[in-house]
Amino acid sequence: MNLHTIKEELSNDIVTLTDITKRKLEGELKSAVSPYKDAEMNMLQGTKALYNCLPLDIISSIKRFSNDPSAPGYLVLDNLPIGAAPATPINGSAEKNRQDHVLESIVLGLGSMLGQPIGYKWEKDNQLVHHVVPQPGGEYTQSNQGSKVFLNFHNDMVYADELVYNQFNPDFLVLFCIRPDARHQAETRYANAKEILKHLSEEEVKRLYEPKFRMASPSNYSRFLSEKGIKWSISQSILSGDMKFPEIALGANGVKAEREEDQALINKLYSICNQPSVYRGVKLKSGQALLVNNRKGVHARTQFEPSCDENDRWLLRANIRQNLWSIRHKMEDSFRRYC
Ligand SMILES: O=C(O)CCC(=O)C(=O)O
Ligand SMILES: [Fe+2]
Repeated sequence: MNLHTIKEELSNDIVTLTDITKRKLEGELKSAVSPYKDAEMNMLQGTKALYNCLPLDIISSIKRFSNDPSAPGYLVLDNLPIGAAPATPINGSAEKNRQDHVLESIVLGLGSMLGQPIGYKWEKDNQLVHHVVPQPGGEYTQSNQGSKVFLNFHNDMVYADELVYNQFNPDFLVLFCIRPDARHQAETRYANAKEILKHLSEEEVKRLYEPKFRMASPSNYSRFLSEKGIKWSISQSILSGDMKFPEIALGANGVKAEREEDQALINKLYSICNQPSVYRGVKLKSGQALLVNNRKGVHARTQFEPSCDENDRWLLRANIRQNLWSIRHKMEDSFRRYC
């Protein structure tokens, strides 16, 4: 391997493991401990196996993805092992007595190559690995339980009593596809803020940098935990940070403009995200992991028909932070759990 080949690999947003690497990884992870008994050990086993088995060019792609402000906001890893993947857990929680925990160790291992996997009280009950499965009753919600509606472009945000939902939220998401939907309709999309800006005037960009917007509280909070439904955030901007590397914030459950004239601007923002020349879409297949930067861009998912059976769509998800020090005031009983 020389630097030249590393560089070429980096220009791709999809990286494919060879079958030899896949088998080696699967072999190392067959005996991974249950994450439901010892999540830390399962994560370490996944991390160690990934560093052992992946070639340097792929490790380099993952590292650059997580650390370089100018790297793309998403990366697909293809041909990962899924072990003896069981039936889709249609109630959204995994069968905990499985023999084989390859799936979770891959998700947590990839997460720990990007930063630190963590859990949030308001999101799937503090768990480190989430099972994203369409849920009866959630079909039409703007959440990962939905299916029959377009899940609008958004960042994953986390409820906070301070009413700012994008400060201690994840920097990255790992979305590992175990099973696509039967009709292969679901497409996950990513629109980079830098790309979005190219379609706005200077004056519009300036308005998006002003703290004149409010984000809806995340769906899981509004639906299950709050008696009053949506709680709006305090006034904040949609764009922040250096224009060369802008950060974007859009709540999945809605964004409200404080100035009437800005409502049209929000609509324009969504319509820019929805342009095929702006977003990149991937219909995740079994064994593909999508790594998402949750600050550089916004993601979405198209609508699809759930089958509500053991072959339904199933993603494993992990939330990753690079800096835990800045959220230490939110720490619960361990440095991987926050409220
Ligand atoms: O289902 C997908 O492809 C994406 C879901 C999503 O936005 C999420 O889990 O944060
Ligand atoms: Fe999301």
